Amino acid sequence: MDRYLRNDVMSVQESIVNHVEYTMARNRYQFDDFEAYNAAAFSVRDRLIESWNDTQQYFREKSPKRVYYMSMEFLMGRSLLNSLYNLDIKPQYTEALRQLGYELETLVDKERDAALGNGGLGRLASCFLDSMATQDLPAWGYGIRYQYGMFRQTVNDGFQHEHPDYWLNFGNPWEIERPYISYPIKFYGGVEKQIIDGHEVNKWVGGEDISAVAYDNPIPGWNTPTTINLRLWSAKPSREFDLESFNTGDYVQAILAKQRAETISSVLYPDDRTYQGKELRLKQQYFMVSATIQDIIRRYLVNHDSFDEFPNQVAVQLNDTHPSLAIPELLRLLIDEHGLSDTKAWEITSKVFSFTNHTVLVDALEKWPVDLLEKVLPRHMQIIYEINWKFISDLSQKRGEDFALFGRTSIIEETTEGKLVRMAHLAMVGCHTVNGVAEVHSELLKTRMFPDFYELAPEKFQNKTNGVTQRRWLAFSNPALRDLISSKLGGDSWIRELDMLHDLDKYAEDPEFQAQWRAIKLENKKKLTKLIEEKTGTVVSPNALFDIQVKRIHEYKRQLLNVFSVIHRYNKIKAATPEERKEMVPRVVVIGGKAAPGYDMAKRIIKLVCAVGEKVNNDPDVGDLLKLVFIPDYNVSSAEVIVPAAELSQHISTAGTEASGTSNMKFAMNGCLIIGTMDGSNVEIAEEIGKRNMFIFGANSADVPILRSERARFKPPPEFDGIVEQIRGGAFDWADFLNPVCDAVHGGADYYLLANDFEDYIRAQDLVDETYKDQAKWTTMSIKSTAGSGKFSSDRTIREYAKDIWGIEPCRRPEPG
Ligand code: DL6
Repeated sequence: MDRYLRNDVMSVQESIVNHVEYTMARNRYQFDDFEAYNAAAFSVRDRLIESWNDTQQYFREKSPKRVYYMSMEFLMGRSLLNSLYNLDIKPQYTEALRQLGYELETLVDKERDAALGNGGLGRLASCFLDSMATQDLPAWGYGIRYQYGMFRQTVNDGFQHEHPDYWLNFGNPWEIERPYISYPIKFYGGVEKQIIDGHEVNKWVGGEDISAVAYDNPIPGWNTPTTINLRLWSAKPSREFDLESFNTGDYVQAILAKQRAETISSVLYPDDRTYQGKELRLKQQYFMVSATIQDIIRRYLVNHDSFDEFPNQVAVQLNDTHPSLAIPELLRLLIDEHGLSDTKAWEITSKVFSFTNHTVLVDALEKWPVDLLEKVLPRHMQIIYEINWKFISDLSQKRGEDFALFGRTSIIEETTEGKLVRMAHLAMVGCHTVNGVAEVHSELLKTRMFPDFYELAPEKFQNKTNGVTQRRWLAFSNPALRDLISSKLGGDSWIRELDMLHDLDKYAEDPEFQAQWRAIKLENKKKLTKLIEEKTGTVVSPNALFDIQVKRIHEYKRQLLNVFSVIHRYNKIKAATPEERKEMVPRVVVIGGKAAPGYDMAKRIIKLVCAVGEKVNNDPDVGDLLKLVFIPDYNVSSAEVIVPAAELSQHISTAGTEASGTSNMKFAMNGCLIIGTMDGSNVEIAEEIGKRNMFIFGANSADVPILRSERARFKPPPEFDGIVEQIRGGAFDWADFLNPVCDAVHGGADYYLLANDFEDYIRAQDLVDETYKDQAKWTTMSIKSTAGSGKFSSDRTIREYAKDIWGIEPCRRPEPG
């Protein structure tokens, strides 16, 4: 008998109904949409588990070198549709549910986003998992199962409010709890010298112990039998602790302490901007890396009796410096627990880890006070000192007593407020490779951020330009466009080999193809129109040009510049004659994104967007010529509606501030034109799809430092000044509240050079309007955007990591049956 679950409609239906009755204990003849979603999800999970088990069994048999992707963030979004598509069972589920009286499309919306990340860095990690599974790599992701993910944003009267994201409150059908896979995690205590087998060893003793418990999340690949794993750790009190509570007799205090243990994995820090030095965050980082490294070692030791092969079997990628305590943790475990010599342990450790940097801002690099580390992780602090001592000794051998160099490169920074551990230097010393996430960013790593390290070890530096998964971001979220593309490219192989999109170039000017292309965009715009009305109450016309800027709110991303251009447009409309108005292109400007709760300026920028929207949208004189909406609670699911509908998207950071950017790639894939600066991955997008198919403006990164130094003398364009005065004068109300926003860009301030780029930006925006009037030309550019976006598949990025950094190869199990 076939041991696999069957995927015909009847079997699927039976499995859904069984889950309604036996998993959810509901009446099999009467269940609501949410229960139907849950039952369908459980039934899909059954199929994922089969594939997961077989994949893992195959990996165990073949024992290939594996890669572990460690990240404090995974911004996964929803799983139901993604799993149905990847397992190729969507039609059967659609039909099975229809026969039961449910619409799959409706049920899909019942799923809560898994929002365990802030933005680009976390979403990249999720795209990478999809690409690793699709390319059959022996890979796992490791992270934290936060009980509260990214906060839910509401906007009342233009003010952002943060609400807890109770994403687990109604259960999570996608995960598998593994109560028996758990590891002890220690904090605090001290280090003691002990003699074991005649050797003096350091032992970390005392302190508090908690447990890390595993939750597995199967990640299916597309069109492959491979399903990999994302293992997330949840904090629980340790078993020893339970005993203790009986012994001390203080039962209530013991329960409270138990709750304290659980707080370690309770909340995702919602700030992707600054390092805050919070003790809980440090504990979260250590919690994740310790559980992960213990798990990796346990798996390795199943079929090895020495650590000699460890670097040939294990590659660990650190997603930014957040997991870099993994370096001293592996050393600690090898030396203190497994008895290896310091030299041997270092030889192994230095071959295992590689590190990705995701920022261009030197000030944003993570540093921890030595005092705090000494208190929370005393043994690790000792080990970090030892790593640093060895590093500086080697350096002095090579370079002599160059104390300035030692100071610049040391892992320990001496400041007037005390000593700090520079986590990027720890990663730089402990990893065999460091990479940036776009070509320009990787150059900046060498020249601006870590020039000394580059000079010392140029071979460590690589570039790995980011990518996104075309499955979630094009094939599944824009099915009509997928089908049109497949009809021209002779099937759907491009969903695996995105470079094939180049072949669309030959249809770029074909009127019939263009008409189909435009019809799809219009339908997607209608869907977005509905979402905008639901979320904001504003009715917009699907016939206007849809101009979108969705991303975290940051001064460097310059949402403010966008608002200034909206005010400019508004003023222009107000001053126009009826004849001139007829010539104008109607625009819907959509802005969305979350501000970190403590980021005052970002919150004021949201207020300005809403204040300008309030004025413009309610001005009967303007009508459909211009609308400005702020979409609240921008997340992965809303992006899946927004991206396919966009015609123009804004990536307008000050040159030299955005490490890469990835939403630009999603938009371009969906035939959206980009208005942007020569920053981050925009530069490579321009190389691929051609500057003539984009709207590029603004200072380049070489000019920025010069312009910045001349700010005090720079005279902003009169119109820029005029807009500032309009806001200050209360044209959009809230003048007092908005004054600090004006102060930040005026009177010699303007760190992000809005005034410098303003006129060129308006020129580019005018060109957008002119081009849009010629729909044939616009559509050609749109098709060329999609055709040129093949490079920006995360499949390409992952292939490069696998070959150039991890040294791993695909390990595809045979198709079942
Ligand atoms: O690499 C992913 C993503 C880039 O595309 C963005 O340009 C960059 O800002 C973002 N960085 C972060 C926070 N970084 N840290 N640390 O999300 O990474």
